[in-house]
Amino acid sequence: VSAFAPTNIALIKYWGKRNQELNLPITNSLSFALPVGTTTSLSSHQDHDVVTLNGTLQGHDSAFTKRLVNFVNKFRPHNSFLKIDTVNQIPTAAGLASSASGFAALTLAMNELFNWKRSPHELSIIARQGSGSACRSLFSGFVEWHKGSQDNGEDSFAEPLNILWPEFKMGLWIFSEKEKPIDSRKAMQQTVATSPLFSAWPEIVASDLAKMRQALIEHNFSQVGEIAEHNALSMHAMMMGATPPILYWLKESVEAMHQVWRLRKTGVEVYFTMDAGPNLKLIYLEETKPLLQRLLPHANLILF
Ligand code: 2P0
Repeated sequence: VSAFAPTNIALIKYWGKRNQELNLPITNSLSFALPVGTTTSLSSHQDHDVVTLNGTLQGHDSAFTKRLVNFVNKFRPHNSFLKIDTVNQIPTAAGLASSASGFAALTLAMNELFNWKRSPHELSIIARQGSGSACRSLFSGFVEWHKGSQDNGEDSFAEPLNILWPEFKMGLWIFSEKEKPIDSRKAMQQTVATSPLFSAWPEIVASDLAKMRQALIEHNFSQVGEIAEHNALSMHAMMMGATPPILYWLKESVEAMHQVWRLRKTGVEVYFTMDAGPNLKLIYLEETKPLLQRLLPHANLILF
């Protein structure tokens, strides 16, 4: 069997867990799905698991294989072995949320192979246990992840928002496809444990989220962009306040932020968000795409 799940980029970020094992978040978050993602193929295998990533066999001791097998072990029948083939359309571990689409596609493929017939809501709860943000990759469009309050995580799931906005786009501005210096799982823990700025985060998210929902309903593009930038920069500020500090930005990232702000001053409606890596995600309307390609001719852009 084979299944596809989209990459999602958060407009309101998930950063901080109340339960590490189940990936239960401290706040809600809200994302937008890209038209690219991960395709995972699953088949039964004789007496051991086999894992490939983009066509390359992964050692059974590799971090990638261990993370996948740990996840699958929670849900598969005993004494079953699998061949798991993961193909990402965008670079793995470049802060481009490939773990989200990866665990979502794997969950969808397990649902097929084991004939679970579970609903997207139930599959979202399962995918979350592979990677928190994977629960949002079960759906396309704008998606909200409800943090839930139960200890077992049964009320921590994502659901699509009823917002149709085909002209809304997000693209990538890539400076580095290297593995990040600190993975987001560890960085989140370090932020919650040591950053004095973390105490303000749940309130920032609650306020940004309420404004973001309203702006999305109204198709108020500049409002969406401003809130997204504010939320991303607030997340990075609290990471910088951790000990030791966490700074994902490169000098190119900062230059690009200034470039986006300069473009806006000249009337080009483009905004950015950033995740656990140095690359920028651009937020724009479809009509602005040709202008961005013309005004940023030397940038490594992937615009949809
Ligand atoms: C997000 N990120 O909302 C935030 C913003 C990165 C920055 O979700 O530990 O891979 O697997 O639950 O989901 C990346 O963290 O972390 C992430 P785990 P995950 O998209």
